[in-house]
Amino acid sequence: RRDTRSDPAAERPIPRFESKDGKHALIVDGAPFLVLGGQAHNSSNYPEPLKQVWPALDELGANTLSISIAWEQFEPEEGRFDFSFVDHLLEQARAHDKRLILLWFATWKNNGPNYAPRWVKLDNARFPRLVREDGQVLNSLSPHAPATLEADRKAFARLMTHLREHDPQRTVIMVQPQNEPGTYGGVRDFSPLAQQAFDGPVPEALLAHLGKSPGTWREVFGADADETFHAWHIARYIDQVAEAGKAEYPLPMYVNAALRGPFNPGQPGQYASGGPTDNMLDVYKAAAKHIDLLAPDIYMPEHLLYTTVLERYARPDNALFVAETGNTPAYARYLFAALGHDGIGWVPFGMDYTPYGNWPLGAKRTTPETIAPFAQAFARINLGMRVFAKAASEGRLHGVSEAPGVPEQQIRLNDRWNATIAYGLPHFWFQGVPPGNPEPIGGALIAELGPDEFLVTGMHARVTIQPARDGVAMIYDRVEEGRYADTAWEFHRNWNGDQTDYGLNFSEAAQLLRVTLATYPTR
Ligand code: N0T
Repeated sequence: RRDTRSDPAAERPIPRFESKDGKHALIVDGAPFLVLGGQAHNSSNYPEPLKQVWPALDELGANTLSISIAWEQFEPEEGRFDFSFVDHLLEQARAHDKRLILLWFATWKNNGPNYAPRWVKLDNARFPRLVREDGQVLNSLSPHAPATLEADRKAFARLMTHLREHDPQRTVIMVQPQNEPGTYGGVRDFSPLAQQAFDGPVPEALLAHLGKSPGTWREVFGADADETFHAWHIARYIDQVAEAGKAEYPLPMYVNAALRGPFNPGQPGQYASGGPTDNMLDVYKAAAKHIDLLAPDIYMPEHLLYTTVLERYARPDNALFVAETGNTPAYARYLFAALGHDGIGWVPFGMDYTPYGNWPLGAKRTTPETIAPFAQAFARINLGMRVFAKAASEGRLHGVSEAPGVPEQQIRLNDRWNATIAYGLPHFWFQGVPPGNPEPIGGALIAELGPDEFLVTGMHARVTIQPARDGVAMIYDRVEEGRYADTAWEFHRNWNGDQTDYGLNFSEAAQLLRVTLATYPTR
């Protein structure tokens, strides 16, 4: 038995997810935390490739690594568990001063059971695949098979027990059961077992959550019945896996979504049917009470698409966490918009130096040049991560990312102040319409610290602040540059003169400003 008196680490609180009055926080070491993460490539989950992960994470300035734990490596034979990689990973993460998000690649790793052990994925009788209406069998496991649920649940619970016993440092801060669940190439399971459930009544819990009247799936949901049915059963399945895991060790857990197009979604099956796509969020909320949040994986570099996804997943009943995003330069600026939606974290994908690239989704190869714009974005948030996190948890965080052809954006900060974010301007002087940056790489993030006090940072952007009322003009009281050591402000200098005469100008350099505003009457 561990002696907690001689090991202070053993007394660290378990990371938890907190939600109240429509505001959300991931609590790590007792306070709100922002995941400034990097996700490793899918097959980097072994000691050898792991060596090529840490240098990339360090270059990125990430505080968290998201990385897969494959069911096939964890339970290679039924009932025989192999903890060696998990243990190695925990020890390595601590040595590299990173937290971990573990991705449980099991029944669903994007549609298929390819990461399930061979005793699962090769036994279609015991662990049946989904059968399409035309009789074709897909490489996607049916969520209706009790044996599959039982096996996955057992293994996942064992993983969580192991973490409870071997991670008093709370190196692992969140867990993602499954990965982008759902089915490609079919809308739902049409096997006799599934069909029987489909012909039965819609569960009361779902009806109540949606405010709908009883009936069969077809009666209640019409043309959306098949997808809704599949989503419900996948969500219930994952919820039972999560429930068993949390009973062992209650870490925050989330499910990530392979998105459908926000405006031209296409048909379920063309996108992952049964996953937590934007149209199925309410179904997941009703079905998966042990899942803390539903997280988008955003591989859409266009500003309108990206920010629309942020808006759809940032809800009073759902914290925004961008579990994956592309790692080409266009994506780096979206850190600001994501956190500006009071996001709890943001994780570019493929951030390791193993020789692979998921181009055209992301970079052809991850190099220091790939990482640079992301590192620059992270660097300024790292100067005050805990303070930004607290602001997000109280709905006091505002952020924008540059849109092509839109050289200026407005932010309403509170009832006293508005901000203008302009792009492509020199740092000294300028009259007229801002040109925008040659590529849209700018962004800004502003936390409200008090009615007249703001924490401001940005990248390739000029921030100016105006009073919201007439008859007064803004004057800076103080524009202190510095950084927070945890939550204690460390003053470096006061900006004045050229540094403030033309707004607060941010380049690629990581700078954090604590700005106190005042007014004088204009007549
Ligand atoms: C992601 C990643 C990894 C034309 C892709 C994104 C990760 C998984 N899937 O590198 O496989 O494990 O979660 C799917 C996005 C498809 C969009 C196709 C648009």
